[in-house]
Amino acid sequence: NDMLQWQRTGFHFQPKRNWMNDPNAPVFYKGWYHLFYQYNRGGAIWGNITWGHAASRDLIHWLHLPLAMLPDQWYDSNGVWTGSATVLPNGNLIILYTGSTNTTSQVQNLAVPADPSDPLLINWKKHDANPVLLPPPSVLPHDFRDPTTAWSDPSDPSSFLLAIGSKLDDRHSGVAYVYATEDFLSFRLLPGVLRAVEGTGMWECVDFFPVSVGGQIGLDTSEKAGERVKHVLKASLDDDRHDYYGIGTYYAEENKWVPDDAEMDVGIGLRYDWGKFYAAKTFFDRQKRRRVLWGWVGETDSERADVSKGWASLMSIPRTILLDSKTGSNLLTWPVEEVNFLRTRSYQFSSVSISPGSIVPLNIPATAQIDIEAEFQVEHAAVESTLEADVGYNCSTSGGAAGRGMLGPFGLLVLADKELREQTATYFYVSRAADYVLQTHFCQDESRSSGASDIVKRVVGHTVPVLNGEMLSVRILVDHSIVESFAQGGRSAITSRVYPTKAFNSAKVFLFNNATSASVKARSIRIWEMDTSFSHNLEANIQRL
Ligand code: DQQ
Repeated sequence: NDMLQWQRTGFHFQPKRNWMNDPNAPVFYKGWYHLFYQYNRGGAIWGNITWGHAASRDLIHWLHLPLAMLPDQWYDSNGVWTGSATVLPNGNLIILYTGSTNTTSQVQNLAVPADPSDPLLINWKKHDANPVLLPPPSVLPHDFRDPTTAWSDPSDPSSFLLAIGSKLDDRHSGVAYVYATEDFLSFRLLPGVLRAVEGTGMWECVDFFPVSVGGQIGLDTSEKAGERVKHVLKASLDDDRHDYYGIGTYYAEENKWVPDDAEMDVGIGLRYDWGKFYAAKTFFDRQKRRRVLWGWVGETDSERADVSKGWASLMSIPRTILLDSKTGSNLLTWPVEEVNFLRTRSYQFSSVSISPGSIVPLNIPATAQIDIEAEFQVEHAAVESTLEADVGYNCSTSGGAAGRGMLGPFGLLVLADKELREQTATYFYVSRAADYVLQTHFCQDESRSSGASDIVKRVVGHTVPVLNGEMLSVRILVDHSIVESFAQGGRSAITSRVYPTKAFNSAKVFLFNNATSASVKARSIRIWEMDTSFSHNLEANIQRL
């Protein structure tokens, strides 16, 4: 029916039908961006995992290609699971992936393009020597998966290193092991572990990459650690289904990564995204010298609903990833610049005052595909005089957008019907920490996003750093059933899946301020209607090649 059809997105990546999960082996090769993904061709639920494949010139318009790998060998007959691509110094491309074997053991396998001169990389060859890497004796055969992209061993130019996630059972520690290899056929486990963090459980989809300190560019995965180069370690926690990262120093000779701040270690500190976002993976785009992040955004409706609509899951908008040069303590993730080319008609509002307890409709045509940029300022006097503002505020345990505090919540309501029975709220909430220092929370409230009942609806979010003199800024990408929001230039991100039953054919936008004592000014609001990223033209062009 109409409502289910409406939930498909206009400019996010999704297969034509069926189930998708993790992004796999993203890479730029001979002029094309490639995206592989975990895929069930048999239906809209997880199972019998193959590798779906698509290619693009711009990360936005995709050409859907034949499945790249099927579970057709004993060493992957229970699933061709997650893996990564490595472009070798000579330009050759290899993929290492996890196979779930005929006895559901997790082993690592090598695959290479059958025709390396084909820029579309249609056919793949699994190596005769597979499996090339078995779980070490100390590791349970079910806890050994998702090899990373390999990087050059700084102490041995002929050798590559790569990490694999696992868990140590004694203290339920998540862990990343590192292997050295010269040919991707035989591997040597390095002594020790790259990192282990107690209590975090199985680390899935580990990612490990350098970031430039103060620089505005992305770095090749083999870039060596140094004064201007830090390393990010990311793990997807199987226990709580979130992607956590840490920023730290990589000591290659000791096979060790140490976080800058022990309180912000992997699995306990920072997340790529505070909403629905998992199993993410980055790649270095050598064409534009940037690092790009893809994340899997699952459904939060019921399995039954997924089966009846015939598909499940989206990929996040691809995001560039940089170290925040202003704070030094967090990453910035931001939609790739190509997203801006989808912007069509725009609407602008400036200096809109939102008094305490009010809602202001923004007069734009109802549409389900928009890009919003907004900046807010809280009345200065109110902030100064409110000393005891809600010490200990927390997005997830708060009353969301309907709660009322002294200095929040305020922000935007999207995918709202005109009576506001349905609305997804993206908001800021200023409070004081226990030591009375001002804190800004960035939250998204899904609790009124849909009238349907079989849906997980939460308030999600976290504090976001705001530096002296900065306004509160937000960017929101709305695309039918997904709302992806970024605060303070990407210091914090929140992704929600939403399933409006009323707002879907009259999606409106409002400003709101539910603070009791502070007036808020929306200094500037810009809204663009977003084009649909149809791939028809691309497919036609390819057929002509
Ligand atoms: N998904 C894959 C695994 C990975 C998990 C299986 C993460 O390789 O650990 O579909 O979502």
